[in-house]
Amino acid sequence: MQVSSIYNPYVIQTMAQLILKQSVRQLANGRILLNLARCKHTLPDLPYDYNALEPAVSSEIMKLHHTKHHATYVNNLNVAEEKLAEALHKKDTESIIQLQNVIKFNGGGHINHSIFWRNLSPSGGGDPSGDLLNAIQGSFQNVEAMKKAISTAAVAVQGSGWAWLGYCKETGKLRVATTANQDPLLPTTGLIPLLGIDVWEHAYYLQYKNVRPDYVKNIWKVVNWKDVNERLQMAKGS
Ligand code: MN3
Repeated sequence: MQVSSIYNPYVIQTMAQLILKQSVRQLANGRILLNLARCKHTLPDLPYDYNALEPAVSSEIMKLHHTKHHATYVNNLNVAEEKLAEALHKKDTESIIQLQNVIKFNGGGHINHSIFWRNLSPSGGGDPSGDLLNAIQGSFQNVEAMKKAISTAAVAVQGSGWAWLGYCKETGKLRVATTANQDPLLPTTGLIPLLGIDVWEHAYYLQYKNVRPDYVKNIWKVVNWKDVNERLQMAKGS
């Protein structure tokens, strides 16, 4: 093709049709899905040092939790998504169904921990203010009542799971919820996560042994209310 011919409207139209046809064909044979699966999830950096949350959470816990536990969820999610792309490509419905729990667990683990790290801060603690405070007062009367409700829920989680402060879009209210294992809040309850407390033993056992209530009591000292408020603003605007 001569260079000047690319300015010919007929040539441009023909090229556009070819590109469109190619895209449709790629979509049809699953190549686009495979390409999407090649965009890997990555382990996000912590926004602070491993020892920054001491004494509330020890450096040893933070390092293991981030580099081993969260990293494993990310790796397993990437593997599962690649398998899912293959299964979708082959229309292998049994494999697609088998992969759903793996993706729920590891995808949930990745989502939950990505929220959790930012929910905490070495300069956290204290009490929320501004719009978040208004929202808490409108849903729980006061901050202490909200903290007590989440703490009670967190301590009561049987086995492994999470306690949450979530935003209900229908009512505009904040609500306390718990999820089992790594179930992510939004896909399993419809609530938008604002604050999550990880109550898996890996989150506290090295420091607090079996005394989960002490861990939950101390985690409030490093809660990043600024991040929680930003999540509330995004939830309201979504
Ligand atoms: Mn964890």
